Amino acid sequence: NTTQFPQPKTYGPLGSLPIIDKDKPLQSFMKLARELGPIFQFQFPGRITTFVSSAVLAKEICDETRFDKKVGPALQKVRAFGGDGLFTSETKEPNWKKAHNILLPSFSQQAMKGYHAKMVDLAAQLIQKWARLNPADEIDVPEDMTRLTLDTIGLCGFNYRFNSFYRETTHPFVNSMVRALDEAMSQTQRLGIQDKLMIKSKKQFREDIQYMFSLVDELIADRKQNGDHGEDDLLSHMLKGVDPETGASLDDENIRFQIITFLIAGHETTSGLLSFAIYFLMNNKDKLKKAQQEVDEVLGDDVPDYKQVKKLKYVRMVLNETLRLWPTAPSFSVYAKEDTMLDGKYNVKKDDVFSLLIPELHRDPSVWGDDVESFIPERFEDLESIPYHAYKPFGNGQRACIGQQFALHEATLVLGMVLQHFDLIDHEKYQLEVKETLTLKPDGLTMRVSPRKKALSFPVASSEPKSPEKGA
Ligand code: FDE
Repeated sequence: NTTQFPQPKTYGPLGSLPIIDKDKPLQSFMKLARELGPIFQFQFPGRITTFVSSAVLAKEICDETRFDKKVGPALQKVRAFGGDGLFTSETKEPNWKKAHNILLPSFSQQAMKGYHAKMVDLAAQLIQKWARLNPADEIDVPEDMTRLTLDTIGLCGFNYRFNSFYRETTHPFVNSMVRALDEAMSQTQRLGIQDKLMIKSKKQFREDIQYMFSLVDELIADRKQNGDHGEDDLLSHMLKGVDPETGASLDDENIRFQIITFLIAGHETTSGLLSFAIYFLMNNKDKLKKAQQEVDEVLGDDVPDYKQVKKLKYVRMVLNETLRLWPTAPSFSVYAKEDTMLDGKYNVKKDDVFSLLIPELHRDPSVWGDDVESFIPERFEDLESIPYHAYKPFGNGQRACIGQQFALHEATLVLGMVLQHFDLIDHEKYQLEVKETLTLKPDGLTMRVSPRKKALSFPVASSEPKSPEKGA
């Protein structure tokens, strides 16, 4: 005996696709969840996904003994340039476990200490840029945050400087990457014949991928030729690391895919997080004040060191609450490994696919209360009190985000420094509009800043925070 899933209206071979806003699929699914409830089935052309959005059901599909990550149609398309890198590989592909084992230490708490000075280097570029603006100048928040996060993963990961703050327009790598991601998403929304007709976009797609490959291959070749000069970054771990389980190391093609993966995963998501955090703080003056007080107490006039960033507890809570309301990687999918049951009442067949709508899960009133739409960082005062399956901004289990500590350390440092140096001015009374690509962003968010400090003093680029380079 089994319960049927609710389902929206279908339109022949198109399934229910016509009711989805092409530019905002995620927000359309969120709306459907509110109409149809915490589990509903959706017919795409040629496939079915069941969307889930309550804590009870999230707990079920996050059970790794019964479910495993699904590399769905969109991620399949991203494989054209992400290959069998960590994000786009099946758990059972040999390179997933191998790379996971080799790269885990690069994202440990210990490793963050090594990245800290480089993160400060780039955060300082952002602060200096903003400090030199005229009072009426407008900041494009997501744009500058993308400069920052791309440069940070580039420098910490591969000792490569995109130098985005020295460019008027975005680095060509980003253009190629954004276009390629966009094309990958669009391809999944086109029907077969439609897709075959997109000759120009496909040519562009191939060229963008070629460009990404060539930049990354050069980076690898250069490192192999010139050595790492003691550089302890992701790339050196990829080149030298061996899997403790098997003794195997990564091949060059897989390293290329990993680098592209980290550049994609490491910058869009984190820049969205920082942008949404700024949006929420500008709209919650009391929380902004509280965060600024903490920053003044912990940092004073210092350039933050590693330990001080760890002490920015409230700033960290602000980021957690931001990721509750707008998790920038807003969904992930799993498939059933065998026939099973959900919540004791829904029959599930082997290979059935489920997608978790993370922003809706994060609004489940049975966990978060009736004020789910309110921005209340205090919810995260005691992390122990949050049920593990009610909060999934970094995914689940063994396929969860390997970059979580990296992203949170970077974002805490940057938001801390922004609050330390500036008052934020919402000069346009910005109304939130969430833009969807593979990730989420506050579309068109701008602000002005007014400096809180008279003079800026920063260490020489890429030197250790409190021990300036000698003989400079
Ligand atoms: C992952 C991830 C995830 C899961 C997905 C699925 O499941 O499909 C999620 C949800 C995430 N991630 C989220 C996020 C958010 C943020 C802010 C981030 N993230 C960040 C970052 C940074 C970096 C570097 C990264 N990130 C990375 C990554 C990777 C590599 C991955 C894959 C893993 C595996 O192994 O699978 C992820 N990430 Fe993240």
